Amino acid sequence: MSNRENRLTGLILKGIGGFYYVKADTETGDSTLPGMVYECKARGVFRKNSVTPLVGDRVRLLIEENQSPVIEEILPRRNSLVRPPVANLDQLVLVAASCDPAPSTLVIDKIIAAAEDKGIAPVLVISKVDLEQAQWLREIYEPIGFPVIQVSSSTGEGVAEVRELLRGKITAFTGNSGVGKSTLLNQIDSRFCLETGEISKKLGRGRHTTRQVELLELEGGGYVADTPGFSAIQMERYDVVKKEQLPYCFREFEPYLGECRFPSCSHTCEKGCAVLEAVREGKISRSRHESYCALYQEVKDWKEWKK
Ligand SMILES: Nc1nc2c(ncn2[C@@H]2O[C@H](COP(=O)(O)OP(=O)(O)OP(=O)(O)O)[C@@H](O)[C@H]2O)c(=O)[nH]1
Ligand SMILES: [Mg+2]
Ligand SMILES: [Zn+2]
Repeated sequence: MSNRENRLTGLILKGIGGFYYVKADTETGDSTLPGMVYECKARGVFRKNSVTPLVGDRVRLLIEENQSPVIEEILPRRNSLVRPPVANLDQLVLVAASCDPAPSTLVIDKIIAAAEDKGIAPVLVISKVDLEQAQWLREIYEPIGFPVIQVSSSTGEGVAEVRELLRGKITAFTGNSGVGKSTLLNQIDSRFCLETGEISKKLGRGRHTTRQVELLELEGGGYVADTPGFSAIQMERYDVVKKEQLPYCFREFEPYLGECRFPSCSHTCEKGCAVLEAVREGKISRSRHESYCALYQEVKDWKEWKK
């Protein structure tokens, strides 16, 4: 290899205005400065094939003398999400405030379903428990088998537990604007210095203080992505789970699937539906089933609209 040209692999930490910031792998033998972050352009071919490099993508770089380093190739993805736009996640931490902004089980279930569909482990963090406990949320999600952590960035409760959970993994934080994602991340690692915002008193929700998706390196190893929060309206553009897949994205439905009277059962209203029976018996929580029905209608309508 000439000294004018160098190839190495790395991880996209962020993308802003057509530039990508790629952290070179430390193991890359020929890399001149392993661990360095390179400001890169992407090859035009990605745009033509409408493939957009994502934060979390592992990429191959070409570095030539007197030129911007170029992303030549996106290495195969393990998974990717539309919102937040990240690739290769080990887990998705969904932050819901106990209040202010008020939690929505539909929003929570929609995000969990999208994560399950992609094979990404969901974790529920209930924030602002200094204001309200929201024990009812824990009672819905813990029995299903999701890790639930109650956190307060004011008292420090639960912060160490979240820090431990992130160690050595690639994690993205998501949740409504103003739930306290950036505040919590600043507590997890004081070097982050992420911008946080007051909740708009008038609107009762955040004002999208965080504008970029960015992977941050954790002191104890691993990376975590802070992401801009969403409002209820933007939720419509979340990752869509196909109708056929939807029942499998509600993991507590699994024992009952295949037990319904009709093989084509949608588990929303049919006679002899084993899922509905489990809801009546209290084995499946009502709010989870309500979310399922709402999402089912959404994907069903979406398909009809497309025809
Ligand atoms: N009482 C209380 N307030 C908190 C807590 N965590 C965050 N806040 C406040 O909530 C507001 C929003 O916090 P951010 O961390 O900016 O929220 P965010 O989720 O990053 O919001 P976006 O970047 O817009 O998505 C700030 O005024 C914080 O001080 C908490 O645990 N308790
Ligand atoms: Mg933020
Ligand atoms: Zn059924």
